[in-house]
Amino acid sequence: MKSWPTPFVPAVPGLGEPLRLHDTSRGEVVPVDPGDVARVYVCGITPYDATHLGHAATYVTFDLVVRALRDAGHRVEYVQNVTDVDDPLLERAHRDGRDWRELATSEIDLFREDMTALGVLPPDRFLGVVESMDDIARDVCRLVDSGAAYRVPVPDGEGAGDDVYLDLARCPGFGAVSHWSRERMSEVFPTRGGDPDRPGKRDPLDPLLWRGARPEEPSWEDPVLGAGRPGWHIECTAISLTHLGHPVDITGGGTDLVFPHHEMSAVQGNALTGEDVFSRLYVHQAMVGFEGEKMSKSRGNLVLVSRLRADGVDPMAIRLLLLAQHYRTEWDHTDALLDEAQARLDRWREALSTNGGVDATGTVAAVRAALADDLSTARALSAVDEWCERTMAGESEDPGAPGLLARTLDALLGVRL
Ligand code: 5CA
Ligand code: ZN
Repeated sequence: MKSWPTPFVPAVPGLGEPLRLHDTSRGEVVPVDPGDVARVYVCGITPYDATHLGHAATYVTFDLVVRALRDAGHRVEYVQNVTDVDDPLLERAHRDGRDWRELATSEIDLFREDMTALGVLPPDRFLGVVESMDDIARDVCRLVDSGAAYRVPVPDGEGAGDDVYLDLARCPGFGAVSHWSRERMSEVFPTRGGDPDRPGKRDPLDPLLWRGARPEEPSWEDPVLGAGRPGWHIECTAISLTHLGHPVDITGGGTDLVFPHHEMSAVQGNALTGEDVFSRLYVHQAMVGFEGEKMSKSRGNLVLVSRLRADGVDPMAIRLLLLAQHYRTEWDHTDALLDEAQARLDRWREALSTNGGVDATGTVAAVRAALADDLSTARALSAVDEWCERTMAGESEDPGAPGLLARTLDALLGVRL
């Protein structure tokens, strides 16, 4: 599907340092170390409600990743999905008496607007499940053919045909992404879309690959699987494999996706390729909260990007609010944080609109070094703060400095003044 407009990214002299990021699977900060082309897959939205600050934090984080990889001289292939058919979307549409397609379309439109306003670079491919149905069904069929998946008939009276599950017992390497105990997996699985109690499953944790058609639910006809629709995790496995191959360099999303989503995506991907690495790194954005709880569409404690924008908040202040937090540290949104971000934006604007400033070469290097070090954004912002203070104090007047720094902020931090 169409993504959103690509902003112009100015050139910054020199090259960025090699990027290091925290890999959830290894539990440490490691060099990303891609080839000439860095392949990045980021889990996109389920479009049943508007973009909140948690989503924005996730997409700004991976935007920084893409910018840092490019700055270090790599070409980046970036794919993001849209879960445009799944239970939460269908349930919300049903609750509100809306057509699920119309709900998805309007929320995706709003997401595009929010991303554009926040200066987030669009993915090279932005792919919905509906338009990827053939790729997904093909991969489910291959798992059935290889014996890695099994069918469970849809219970009488609920519909026709079969549900299809992955047989985890036949998938070596299960657990390699999260390293969670079986106990913890069993606790979390039902809270994140899993169906451990479905009769006929071989293992309560086996993930759903294909849901046989139910009345009143959309379904797609597949000659082998019968009518139905994909399970959640297989959508990301199939879209990632189809468009980026394997292994990808980075699979990303929020920490709420570590298990089961990325664990299952990986094990399914490995069952399909016969390899043992689906993604070289798994990178996760910590949960953003509001009033003491994870911000989530199901809880309804949302601070929406579109609401803030409608209230006249400068999108660049929202961006600076997000950049002031480290992506691996949970935080709660408050108005005070937004005020601080706005004050910083004002100071930066004032300092960067002067006719000259302190030589910015060291500041550019400091921003690059901070970002390359597991996206240490707060450190990058401090380096810019310091340049602004010294410039406002009139320390020296290099006429090229404000321009160089403004281009750096635009290219590396996505902050356009
Ligand atoms: N469509 C699936 C991924 S395939 C999904 O999780 N959609 S979502 O709309 O629920 O979330 C979109 C992205 O935002 C995901 O990467 C998710 O991990 C992230 N996310 C959701 N809530 C938060 C939050 N409170 N803080 C940070 N990131 C969040
Ligand atoms: Zn996903």
